[in-house]
Amino acid sequence: MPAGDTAAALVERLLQGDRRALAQAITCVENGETAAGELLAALYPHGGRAHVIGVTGSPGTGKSTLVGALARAYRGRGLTVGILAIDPSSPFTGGALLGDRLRMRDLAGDAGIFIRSMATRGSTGGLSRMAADAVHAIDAAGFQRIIIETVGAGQDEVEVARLAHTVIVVEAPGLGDDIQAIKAGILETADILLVNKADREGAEQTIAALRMMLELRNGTPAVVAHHGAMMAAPATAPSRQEDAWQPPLIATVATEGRGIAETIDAIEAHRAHLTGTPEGREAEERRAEAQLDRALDEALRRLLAEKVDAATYRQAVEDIARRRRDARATAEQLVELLRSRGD
Ligand SMILES: Nc1nc2c(ncn2[C@@H]2O[C@H](COP(=O)(O)OP(=O)(O)O)[C@@H](O)[C@H]2O)c(=O)[nH]1
Ligand SMILES: [Mg+2]
Repeated sequence: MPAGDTAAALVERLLQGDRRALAQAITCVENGETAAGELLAALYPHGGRAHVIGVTGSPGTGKSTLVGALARAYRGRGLTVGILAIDPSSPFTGGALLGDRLRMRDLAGDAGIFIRSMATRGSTGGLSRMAADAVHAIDAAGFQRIIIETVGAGQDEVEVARLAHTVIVVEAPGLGDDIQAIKAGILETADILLVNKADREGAEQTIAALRMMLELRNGTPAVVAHHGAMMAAPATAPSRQEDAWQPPLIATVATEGRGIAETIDAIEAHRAHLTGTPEGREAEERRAEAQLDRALDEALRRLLAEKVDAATYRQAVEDIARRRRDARATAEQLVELLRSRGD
């Protein structure tokens, strides 16, 4: 935190829309400063208004380009946008090719756009908590849409899905692992599926493969938009379950802005779908529960570190490694120790 600033003063400035205060608050969280807890607690009640969009998929599918195009389109509709890029090669922060960086440059000068990147630093769990905290801060600062970009590396997709209201999974032709990625269950987390680089050879096959998967999953014809025109199925496909959301499949060319308006429409339709429905409320509760579980894990670990010395902990690990005792029994014993040293 900046010297001479109190958490309360920083919160005050952030809530008034001071972008520097927002950047400083996120840095404070990233660095694990002691003031972070107080800061986040003060910000939390001011959030809950932003719609959070996760954009995930393999490297090179065009996620950063899409995020830039979506942000521009949202600005065109008069909405403010926060971008959280969890990707070291992001053109938002000086990575990637010069041409891509130039394409992103106009975004940086817009007061209605806040851009922040975070590095992966190894641990997935720590990153997703930091990303969640950053989202809360950007939300409290009043940005209306928050777009998170993550590189699809397995566990990350699941973690992003927990943060985002709307999850967009991006595929592209010619990467070879399309179907693998889908088999790995990514499709299950998708609220919207994009086939980007629809200008490339093989796009039709990728679209056809995804469409088949969607139809198998839904038991109904997929909703497909291709270059702005609906290819198949009516706009609202008859749903098996009356209220269930049917993930649309949209072909895009992010570099040319094609399919971007359709994607925004789909995001907003999903947002409307979640508002005031049991599905939306359940999703909100799942997110709250995931946050609570994670916070509890951390609090218990802190308590453990406080009450049980390192040697006892190492001994417990060794007991398990040498099969003297299983992990569950060992954990029970440590909890027993905590109880006896409770106060
Ligand atoms: N032909 C074509 N190239 C694209 C498209 N979208 C992005 N690209 C290019 O693909 C490369 C990777 O894009 P990037 O957005 O960095 O992908 P990311 O790794 O998924 O974030 C860049 O050179 C982009 O200019 C598209 O729709 N068509
Ligand atoms: Mg990227």
